[in-house]
Amino acid sequence: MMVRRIGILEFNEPTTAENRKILHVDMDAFYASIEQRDNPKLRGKPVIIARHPRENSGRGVVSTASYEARKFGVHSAMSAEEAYRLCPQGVFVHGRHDYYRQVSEQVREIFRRFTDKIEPLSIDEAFLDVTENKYGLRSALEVARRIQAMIAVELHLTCSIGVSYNKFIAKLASDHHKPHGITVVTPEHAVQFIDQLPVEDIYGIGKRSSERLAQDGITTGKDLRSLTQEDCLRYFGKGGLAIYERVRGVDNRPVKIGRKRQSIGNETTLYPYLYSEDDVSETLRRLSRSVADHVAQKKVFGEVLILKYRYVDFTTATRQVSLTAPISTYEDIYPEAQSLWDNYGDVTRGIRLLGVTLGRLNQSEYENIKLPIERYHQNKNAQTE
Ligand code: TTP
Ligand code: MG
Repeated sequence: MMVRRIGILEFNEPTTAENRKILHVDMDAFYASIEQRDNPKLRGKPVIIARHPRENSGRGVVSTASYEARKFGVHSAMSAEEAYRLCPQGVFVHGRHDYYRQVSEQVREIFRRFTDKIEPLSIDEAFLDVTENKYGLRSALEVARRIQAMIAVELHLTCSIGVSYNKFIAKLASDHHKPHGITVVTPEHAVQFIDQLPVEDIYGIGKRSSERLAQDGITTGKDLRSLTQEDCLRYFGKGGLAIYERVRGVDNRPVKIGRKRQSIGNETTLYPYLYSEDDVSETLRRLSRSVADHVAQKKVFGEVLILKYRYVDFTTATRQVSLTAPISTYEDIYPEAQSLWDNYGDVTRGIRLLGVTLGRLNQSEYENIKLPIERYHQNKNAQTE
């Protein structure tokens, strides 16, 4: 095995185990497809899961949109207002999150017919290790076909599946032919597959990093592969080594069974009850600050932000948003909490409890992306001077 030295550190050149069979299953337009399934009038129509912009003073946010609506440019996390501008004929439907959770459990039950090695990533996606499976099938593609068929026939929903030898590539592959696609990427084709991807598709590379990379002419997986380990460390910090491996098709992370959904949160009961938006915002700021402090102590990042609220009449709700990049700071937590509130809360009913939780925590391998690229330029200059 080749060993490289960088400063005082030593690294092995990455090697990969290529004998695993990993699936990544992702449901197509999950919430919107469920609504279309249950209500035939919505089929073929541009369905937008959000409060109508005329409700709630137009502060709604789109959870997801049917593929018909996506043709107009409507997508997750966009304001309902903007979705309405792009697609005035869109049918706005309130989300039914508890129900979607039940459907998610039905999907998982189908997975369990094949394997217990299931790592759920979100309400609508999971990794499955089907190297050994309960049907004794040799072909992972065959497992994928059967899962897709069972979900279609039994649940009347479609999904897309990536089939590969590791999690990183399986996840990218599931996105490759959506909706209702199966994409197989074998070890021989992995590098070719990665080469054509835009850098922002590569896990752990956020929007800001990709903009900096673009300035240096690095826009594809192939460009990224031209970086040395040293370059990767300078660009991405410690997480750069994982990126160095990934672009070479190496990802030896196991499928983590029944991964614990760790979270850090804080909630507070309120008396007198809150009836003003200002008071709610102030409380959300306080809670967000305490969550951020706690998160900083633990040195973790979270990928889901959950807001909990209880009305005076004891009706309790939790609403959550999946974030496109892991967050940890007050500056990132508070706006998400506030926007969930704006989207779903109703202050006129009186609030007796508020809670803010950051979920799906990880000691992100990519957390050191903070290392600024300016530093890279400085280093470069220093070397050439
Ligand atoms: P996704 O898998 O990201 O989206 P999707 O299933 O709607 O569409 P695709 O076919 O592209 O996979 O998310 C799954 C569900 O999670 C989605 O149906 C709604 C919810 N969601 C939110 O509520 N807010 C968000 O910002 C995102 C991205 C998803
Ligand atoms: Mg999906």
